[in-house]
Amino acid sequence: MPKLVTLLNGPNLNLLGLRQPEIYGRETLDDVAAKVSDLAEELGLTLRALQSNHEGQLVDWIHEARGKSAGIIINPGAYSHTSIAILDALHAYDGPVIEVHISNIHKREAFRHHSYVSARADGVIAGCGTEGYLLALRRIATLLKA
Ligand code: CA2
Repeated sequence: MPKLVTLLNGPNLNLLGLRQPEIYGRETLDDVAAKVSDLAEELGLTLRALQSNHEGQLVDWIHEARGKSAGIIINPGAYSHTSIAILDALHAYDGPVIEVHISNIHKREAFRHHSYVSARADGVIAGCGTEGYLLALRRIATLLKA
């Protein structure tokens, strides 16, 4: 059975490709999920792609990943900068976690420079556009092989 990788996207990322293309690009979240899913298949993995605007739902999905999903790719959106609940849920998860930000959060407003999730992430990718999700999956595949 191929190993499962969970891709979690947080609030407002359902609007990807529909607004603010100068920051977040022109691809929709479905486009991104399809590309990451294709790459997962190439790497012998299966992708479960989920998006929610609700913090508790993201926490529930991280709990669900325990014992079922070999790795997590997460773009927590604005919850990166506020959510100790998501950080705590990730601390209760054993597999590799890669945090992705489409934009370079360090080049933006000061309130985006700190991410609670980074304290648990095994890697952080920021500013690589939606390609960051593909890079994150490749990193998870490497970590799962090691
Ligand atoms: O750069 C990223 O990926 C962010 O996680 C995106 C979050 C932002 O709050 C973080 O600071 C950085 C916002 C996601 C909003 O996504 C939109 C996409 C298209 C149109 C409007 C919002």
